[in-house]
Amino acid sequence: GRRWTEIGSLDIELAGSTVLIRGAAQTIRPVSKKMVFLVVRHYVSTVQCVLVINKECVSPQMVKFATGLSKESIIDIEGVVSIPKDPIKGTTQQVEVQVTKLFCVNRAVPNLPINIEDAARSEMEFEKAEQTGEQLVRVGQDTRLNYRVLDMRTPANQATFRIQCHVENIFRRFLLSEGFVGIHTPKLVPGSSEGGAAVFKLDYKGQPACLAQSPQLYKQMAICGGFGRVFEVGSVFRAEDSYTHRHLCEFVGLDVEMEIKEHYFEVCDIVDRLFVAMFDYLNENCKKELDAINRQYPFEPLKYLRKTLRLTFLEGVKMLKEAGVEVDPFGDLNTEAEKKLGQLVREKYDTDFYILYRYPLAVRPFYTMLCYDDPAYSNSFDVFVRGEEIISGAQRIHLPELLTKRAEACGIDVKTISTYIDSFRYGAPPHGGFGVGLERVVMLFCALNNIRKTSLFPRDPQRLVP
Ligand code: ATP
Ligand code: AMO
Repeated sequence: GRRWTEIGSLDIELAGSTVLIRGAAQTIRPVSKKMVFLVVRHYVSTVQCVLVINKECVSPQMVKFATGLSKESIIDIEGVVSIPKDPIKGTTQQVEVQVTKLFCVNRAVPNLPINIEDAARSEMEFEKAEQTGEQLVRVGQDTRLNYRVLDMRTPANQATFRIQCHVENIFRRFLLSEGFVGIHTPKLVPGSSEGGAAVFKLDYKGQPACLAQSPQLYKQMAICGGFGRVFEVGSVFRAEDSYTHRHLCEFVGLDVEMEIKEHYFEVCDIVDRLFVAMFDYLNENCKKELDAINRQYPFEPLKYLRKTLRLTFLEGVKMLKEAGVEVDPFGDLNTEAEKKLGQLVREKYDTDFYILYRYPLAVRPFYTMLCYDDPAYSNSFDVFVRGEEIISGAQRIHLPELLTKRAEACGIDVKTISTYIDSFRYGAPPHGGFGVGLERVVMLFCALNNIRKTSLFPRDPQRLVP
């Protein structure tokens, strides 16, 4: 067959040779009846292709045909790679293709609901346009999500989901290298695991059931089952009532559960090493992707320390108090206080990534272990990136009597979780773990302002399609 070349690998070494490429016609710019420029895109790479009438292979009809192509149509081009006189602006590849053959594989409709160039513009371009009086089209979040397949084609979105894939991959790789076993727990479950009413109810062949709010009870049962250290990457369902920039109704949970020997800081140590390794990897190996996101949504690189900063909840409360923010030392931090603390920590410790531990017991789920020295507090932690939560974790109660007592105190009908509680009657080691929201990690690492940007097909209280 013929030799295909990927647009991304078109470089000066190929100058003079004939190549066959396939991509989307991103822009079609006729300069005369004799000549038309096409920018052809594949994945994140773009190349300029030139059609000029000549006796050998390019007829006037061909130029007319190219001029009449609709944007985003998939085309095949055969042509000769050449080095342009002046460097090309606006394409990723620095060579051109002098077209000899052109074939349209599949036409796109002439009036696309989203123009890819419009969708890829940065705020800076809009600001400039305002000054020059140029009219630019702004593509709203809803339009983007309604026509997600078009929106996905922007360089920033291509980069975002590649980064998401790396985050998931590092999570698995790191934990496998630390002796963790990957598991899969059921998503069709009899009841809530985190307390609260935020579950999607359904009918399971006549039995009331719901979609899993987290793998919590099952990952702990796997520890009771003797696995020692487990992780899971899976869908998590939350029937969130409110519409915020950081809550989805379905997200990807990265969950960890492990035996501990002496202290739940053993769990924090895993968080520490896992995330430092992950951030290092992204900074070293995803430069192109981070640049692509930066061009549309400029952000400051994440600041993090080699050894993650750990502060107690009360230290956080004190820092807030000193800054004039009153918070309840036995309550939870609201979103605003969390953001503020993020700023204060950044100023004082020069890091955007830190662990806040020893939360008040009252604001943690029933399965959380109480502090041995003060039962008003718990052996628990949250992890923050730029002042927003990406992880919750804790030591768990492995004593069935205490677990029953705590479940009752939290208003849970213990009959509904009896098999879970019984798991701790058959010999269960002390253990702890944590849960990470994949979309939140990507959102906050890149300082994106909305979790919908990091979910391929986001599910929120108002959106079930596409
Ligand atoms: P999770 O719900 O998984 O624990 P989270 O980031 O929502 O993650 P929470 O501990 O539930 O963390 O909430 C922290 C704070 O965020 C709450 O005190 C509340 O102010 C705010 N918050 C939580 N959920 C919502 C929501 N659905 N809408 C608006 N604000 C919320
Ligand atoms: P939690 O409820 O805090 O803890 O969830 C863990 C992490 O999941 C992410 N997250 C969300 N992401 C998007 N949309 C949502 N609606 C949403 N809710 C939560 C956050 C959060 O930090 N079982 C415990 C974890 C554990 O202790 O192991 C749990 O579910 O990043």
